[in-house]
Amino acid sequence: MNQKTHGRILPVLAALLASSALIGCSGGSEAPQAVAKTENQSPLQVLEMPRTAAPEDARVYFINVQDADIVASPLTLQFGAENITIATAGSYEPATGHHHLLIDADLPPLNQVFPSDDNHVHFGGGQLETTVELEPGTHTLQLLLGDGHHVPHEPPVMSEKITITVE
Ligand SMILES: [Cu+2]
Repeated sequence: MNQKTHGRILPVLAALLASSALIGCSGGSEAPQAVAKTENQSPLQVLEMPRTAAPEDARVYFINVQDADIVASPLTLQFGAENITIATAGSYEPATGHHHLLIDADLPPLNQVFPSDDNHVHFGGGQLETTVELEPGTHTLQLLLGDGHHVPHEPPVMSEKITITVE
């Protein structure tokens, strides 16, 4: 009796599973892909990171450009730092960090690794200047220091966000 019942139920279950799998595939083919894409994009950036303490009076700034300047492209930018030592990425001495340049971008989350793309540039070699090519028009620039892990300090050491016009 039991075996007979099982014999009937199993094919029904199999049919149900097969149909639900089909529904799952045809109905949701786009949504699961989008989710997978987001998860793959930036696992590091989603991770919350501990922040290194910075001296309260530490500051970074652009040496050779200021807000409302009219400039030509390519543009060389010189990075200044006070009361904090510029080091290479991967060094974890207290009161050290390396520059990051934000181009036409808002501040990223401060408890995460600084992004890396055309608008978020790392200077992990401890560089104190760079040359950027910018389209004619207005652009914003900002410096944000990062620790050995590329995470902004606490408090964050950053310049004013300046707006420049490229001729
Ligand atoms: Cu960095």
